[in-house]
Amino acid sequence: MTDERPSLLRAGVIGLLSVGVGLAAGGVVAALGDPATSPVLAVGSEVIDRTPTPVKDWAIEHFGTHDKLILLSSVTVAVLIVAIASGLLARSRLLVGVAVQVLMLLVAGYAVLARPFAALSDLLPTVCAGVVSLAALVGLFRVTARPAGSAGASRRTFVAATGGTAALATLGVVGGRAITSSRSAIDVKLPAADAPAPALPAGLDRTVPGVTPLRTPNSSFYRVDTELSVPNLSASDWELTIDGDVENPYTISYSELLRRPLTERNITITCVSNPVGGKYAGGATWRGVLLKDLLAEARVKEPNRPDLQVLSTSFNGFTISTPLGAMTDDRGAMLAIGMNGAPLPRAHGFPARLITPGLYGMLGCTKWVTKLTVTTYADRKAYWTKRGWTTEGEIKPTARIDVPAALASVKPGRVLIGGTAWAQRRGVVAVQVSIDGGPWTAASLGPDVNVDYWRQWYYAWETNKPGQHSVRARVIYGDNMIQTAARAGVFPSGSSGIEERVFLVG
Ligand SMILES: Nc1nc2c(c(=O)[nH]1)N[C@H]1C(S)=C(S)[C@@H](COP(=O)(O)O)O[C@H]1N2
Ligand SMILES: [Mo]
Repeated sequence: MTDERPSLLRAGVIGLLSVGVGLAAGGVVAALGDPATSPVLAVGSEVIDRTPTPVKDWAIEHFGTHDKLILLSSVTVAVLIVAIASGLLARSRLLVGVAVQVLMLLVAGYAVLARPFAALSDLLPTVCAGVVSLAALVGLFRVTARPAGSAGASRRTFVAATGGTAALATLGVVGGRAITSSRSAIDVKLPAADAPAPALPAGLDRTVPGVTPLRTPNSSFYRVDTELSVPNLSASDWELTIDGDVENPYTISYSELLRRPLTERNITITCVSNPVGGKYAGGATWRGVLLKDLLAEARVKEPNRPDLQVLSTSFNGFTISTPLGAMTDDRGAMLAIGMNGAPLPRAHGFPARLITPGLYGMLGCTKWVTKLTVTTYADRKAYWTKRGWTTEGEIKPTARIDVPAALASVKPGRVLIGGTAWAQRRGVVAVQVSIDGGPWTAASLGPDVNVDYWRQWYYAWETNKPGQHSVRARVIYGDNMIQTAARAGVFPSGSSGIEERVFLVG
């Protein structure tokens, strides 16, 4: 029995492993049902929801698409620190260690239930995690305790017990991952488009090394959303309901959707959180059903009211506001089911998402969308609206420099400067560069796909001046409008300003 205490080191290891194996068990149970109910993910989501916008922005800006990984790692590390503490406390009084772990479970349970549409059964992974971790805590303390009067549990007993627990935890983590990935294969076939998009021409990326490819492959398309685990929806269970201020509310299934006329468009989407020069933009060929047709069938009651929005709801209650006009005018906003010729990848909204040309993703690109509600801005507020972001988010035109890389060293002679530029709804008509503060000079443009697609550019600069140089780039768009030099941060309506890149010749 525990009449002699294990060393501090051993107690800490026991605390750590007991919670580790518990979390692994909870992860497996969650993977078998809904991965988002795993206690760690639920706590992470709660943290996201409660993080003030400036902090979130800072995280997105500094960690980029790694923000989720960093958040989850931080939550895990915090949990494991408390886990070690529970072991250390249990060393003096087992009950205190148990109490610390129970407290953690209560926090996790709260986070699980705080998720939108949570059911009591969602607690199952957390309860399993709790049972396993408490059993491991008590069990490991017993098995490895020093019998009275002896010099202590043999090193071998301790190593065997903790090693076995660690192995189980590892097995659980690996198994949980395998279950999740085996359950996430997509098994639908994407029908051909009735109105296919023109094939993309060869881009400048073939001739100017380092320039953003004209088409962003699905695997490298930026991903921004509030989900910590990629939602795993099934096409056969998916439905979209159109309701609100309409004469004819209705619901459409995935198979019904596939029988509609499918349109394809080349569209560049952009995130409002994209800093000047940032990577949160991507160009793809989207295939889907035009929203104006779907909404026409629902018959909006007062289509000319200027204060109408379409509040789109994602499978778990996340919402986005889009001005009704952006979905019913001729820009070709769509309910997309295909991306670059393949069914939408899960990370990008499978089975279906919205794509609205010209508006930032948070205002027209709802992924995993299940409901469109015609309503007013006064009546309903979307997720980001409640957090202070704009509801009128036209994408700000910008030119981006891809090469030379920042502080790259290039050989004198012909230096290729290049990048991409976008000005959705208005079209890129020119890109100009200014070297070392000199006059604005026209760059050469890549193929003109359409007004909503980005345009690659390059400028061949002949130089024999070694040393540090800088280049700025700006886009000229629409009716010869010049990209603004006024600096703005991403909150609340998107960044602006001119990118400047410093590089070295020599
Ligand atoms: N359901 C859901 N849809 C969402 C979001 C989200 O958090 N949840 N984020 C939006 C934002 S901010 C952007 S920029 C785009 C990004 O789409 P992508 O991840 O396919 O690039 O999705 C939008 N759709
Ligand atoms: Mo975004």
